[in-house]
Order: sequence, then C-alpha cells, then structure tokens
Amino acid sequence: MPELFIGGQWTAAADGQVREIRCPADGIPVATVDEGGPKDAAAAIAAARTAFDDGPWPGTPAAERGRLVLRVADLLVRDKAELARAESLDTGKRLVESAYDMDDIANCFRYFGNLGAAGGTDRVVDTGQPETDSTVRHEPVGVCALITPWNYPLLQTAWKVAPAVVTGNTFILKPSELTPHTAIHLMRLLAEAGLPDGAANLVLGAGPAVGAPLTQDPRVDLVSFTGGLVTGRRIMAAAAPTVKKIALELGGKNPNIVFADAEFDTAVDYALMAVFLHSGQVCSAGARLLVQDELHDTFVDELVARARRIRLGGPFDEHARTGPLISAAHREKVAAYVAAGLDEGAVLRCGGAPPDDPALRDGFYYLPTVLDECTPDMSVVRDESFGPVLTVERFRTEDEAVRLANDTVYGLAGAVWTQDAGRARRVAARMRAGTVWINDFHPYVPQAEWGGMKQSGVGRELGPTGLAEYQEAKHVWRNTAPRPQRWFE
Ligand code: TXE
Repeated sequence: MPELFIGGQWTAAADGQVREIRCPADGIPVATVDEGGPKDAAAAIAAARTAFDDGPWPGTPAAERGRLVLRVADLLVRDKAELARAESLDTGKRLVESAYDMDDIANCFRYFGNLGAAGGTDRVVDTGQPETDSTVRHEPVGVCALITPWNYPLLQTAWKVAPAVVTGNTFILKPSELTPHTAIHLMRLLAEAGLPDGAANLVLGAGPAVGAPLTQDPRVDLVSFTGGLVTGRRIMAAAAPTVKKIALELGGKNPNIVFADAEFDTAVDYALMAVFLHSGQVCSAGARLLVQDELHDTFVDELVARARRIRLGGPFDEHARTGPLISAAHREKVAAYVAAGLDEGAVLRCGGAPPDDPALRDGFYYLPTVLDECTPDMSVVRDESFGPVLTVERFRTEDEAVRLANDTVYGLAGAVWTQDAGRARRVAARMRAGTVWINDFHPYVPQAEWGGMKQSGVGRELGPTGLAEYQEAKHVWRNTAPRPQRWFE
C-alpha cells in the first residue's frame, strides 16, 4: 500500500520516488517507503485547506471531537506492540523504551481528548453595556503544518496532532524522513476513529523538498516544528512573509547542577540517566554537569565508573541499556564535537569512540563519553551535540552555578540537586528554562507545559497552553438593540 495520505486516500509520491529505511542498530533494511516532494506537499495543503474551509471537522462540536481523540487513544493501546516495534526498527531505540513512549502517547491523546470532551472554552464578556452580548470564542487556527524529528517520532507527533485535531484544525504531517513508520500507522488510526477525509494528511520526504514548501505556502496558517536550532531559524524566516503562527521546539543544552549536599548515589544515578538515555538524543538531555568543587572528584570518579559499564545494543537486546545514534552522519557530528572539546582542553574520562565490539560494528554506536574540566567557551559545552557526551564543569557558589547554568543560548530544561529546600527553590527560580527539575531529571506529564525559553523555541506544547497554540480567540460582539448613532451628523 502506498504511504502518503492525502485527502483521505493512500497514494504514491507524484514523482515516483522511494526511500529505503534502515535500522540504525544494524543497518538492515526495514522497508522502502514513498518519498514525497513539492507536488505532494501542494496536494496535501490543498486537501487540508478544502477540509478546513468546506469540510465538517472545524464545525464538529468540541465534545464530539474530544470523543474521537479518546478513540484514537484506545486504538494506540490496542496497537501498542506493533507501534513500539516499528518505532524501534526506525530509530534503533530499545523496544522497552518504545513501549514506554507508546503509553505516553496514548496518555497524551487521552489528556487532549478529555480537554476537548469537556466542551468549548468560550467566554462570555461583560462589556458594561446592557444592550450587548459579547463572547470570546476559541476557534481552530486553520491548516497546520506539523514537522517532526526522528528521536521520539510518534511522541513528538502526538504532542502536535492531538491538540490540533481536538480543536478542529486540519493538518499536514511531515515526519522525519528517517523514521516514517509510526506516523503512517497513526494516519490509519485517525481514519479508523472516523476523522473526515482531508483533516489529516501525511507527506513523507526530506526537509527541503516537503518541509520547506509547507512553511512557505500562504494556504498554511500555522507551523509547529520540533527539531534543530538551525532548521528552526530557517522555518521562522520562511514563515515570515505570510506571517504564519509558529510554534518551535528547538532542543537545549541543559544544565544538571549538583551541590555537595546532594544525595550522592541518587544524584550519580540520575546524572547518568539525564545524559545517556537514548544515547543523548533527547532534547532535554542533561548534557552539562555542573558539580560543586568539593564534590567534583568523588562524583565524577563514580559517574565514570558507572558510565563504563553501560551496555550498548539493539532494540531487541534485553541486556542493552541504550542504543545507537540515528545515522552515520550524526555519529560523525558527535565525534567532531568530542574532538573539538579535546582540542580545546577537555579531559577525556571515558568513551570518546565507537565501541570495538564486533557485534555492534554495523550500527551507529558511540560509547558513553565523559569530558571533564570543561569550560563555558568550548563548542562541546555550548552546542547541542545530541549524543552520549557529558561535559563537566565545576562551580563554587550558588551564584556561580546559576551563572554557568544560564550561560547558553538555549533554555529548554535543567535540574538542581540539593537537600537544602531553600536553595533548591532559589536556584530553580533563577534558571532560565521552560522546565526545571528539583532532585529529578526528565519526567514530564501532558498536563504541564513543555517548551523553551531563549533560542530553545517559541510557544509551548502540552498543557492548556499547548492546546491554545491551535486556537484563535475571536471576539463576537452583538448589539441587541441597534439604533443609528448619527456620528457624522
Ligand atoms: O534536524 P532537523 P536534524 C537537533 C540535534 C541534531 C540537529 C540536527 O542537535 O543534531 O538538530 O538534526 C525537517 N524546512 N535536534 O538535521 O533538520 C526534517 O526533515 C522544513 C533536536 O535531523 O531540524 C525533519 O522532519 N522542515 C531535536 C525535521 O525538520 C525541514 C530533535 C527535523 O530535522 C527543513 C532532532 C526545512 N528547511 C534534532 N529542513 C529536538 N528538539 O528534540 C529539515 N526539515
């Protein structure tokens, strides 16, 4: 069956192009999928536009839209095993992690479905003038282009699709060209749940060929993008001439601050998880460890000892604790950041190379790496390497910790570890990040907003704000007793 989904029809790419998807864990071909281009993007935009302007979805009662989204949640649970397997083959991620993701994805649909099912968010306004009715209605924005990356393919899609659908928008989804399979499956589920033709469209393909036209076309009202900073800037510029609404989640270079009074064993354990989960390919990865001077040596020694024991392996290796990087090109980028850090004076404590295990030879693995004695000016500290690379910096005082933590163009997330509740609150308040964890790392819930300050992005996903991104406020004023005003007489 062809894999593009346009106007309710499964279709092949207009130019007949295809792309082979290979599992990053072993290089084995997963499947060949249709590879769309500008013509397919244009067809999908036209379908989404017609479905929005003339179709039933935007005018469907909110409660009914909510029920449909809740049905999708049930279908995701039904198909969890198949989806998790597809996600793992595309990304190389451990099956158990993909299975957790599928639970989170179903929960995301459930959260937004319930918000929708609870009814509209219209607000009656008291104008102070007795002969008026005044209401602020929350209406769908229109046609949304949803552009997603490869690290959490279906999760990042869910954060966009669920609120977009429940608020009555129509959309075109462009997943990462590297990881298309769970997006294809989601389209089937949306159709099975009863979403009208044209409300959901899927165009597979590369960023410049499919993503770029979506961000430029005047018929698109909103672009929601998760990906890298460079592409985010490009999208912002492409959206400017037609003044589209934009929502951007552009990653981070997230500080993990550990004070000397932190609970040692737990803080070491979480510092590892913060950065090495999914081999560091996580937008909120705790890739910068800031550790208080007097704790530095014992903390880093223990962390390095544990990092050396992390077992790498493919999706179905039950003993593996993390997997490969997404591609050869990405592994080269990570290796180049490590090399630059070493050139600039960082001290390699472990990793710094692909593993020499012959069983992993055909995958894009890279060893968990700890670079000690780093300084804020190093590119490996400043830029998002998006790999299993932890940089370690020392600090002495609370003020210095906050200054180092905030010394980045990013502002997505960060954590502080201390048993002093007052200090935890003070530091959390001063950190310029969209999410701050105290004595924890990585958890999120769909009820709470997610997104970045500074160059980590624009807008928020999840939570009530994540829903509101897909709505326009319209003030409807009714004069119940119109009379001539004679303004010009
Ligand atoms: O991302 P891109 P890439 C960061 C991470 C990584 C870097 C580059 O540091 O190393 O980004 O990764 C589509 N118009 N993150 O190159 O390009 C593309 O096809 C419209 C952080 O893989 O941002 C894909 O669907 N769309 C991040 C999506 O954008 C375009 C997760 C993301 O790809 C486009 C991933 C264009 N001109 C990478 N060019 C996070 N925030 O979690 C590309 N795309």
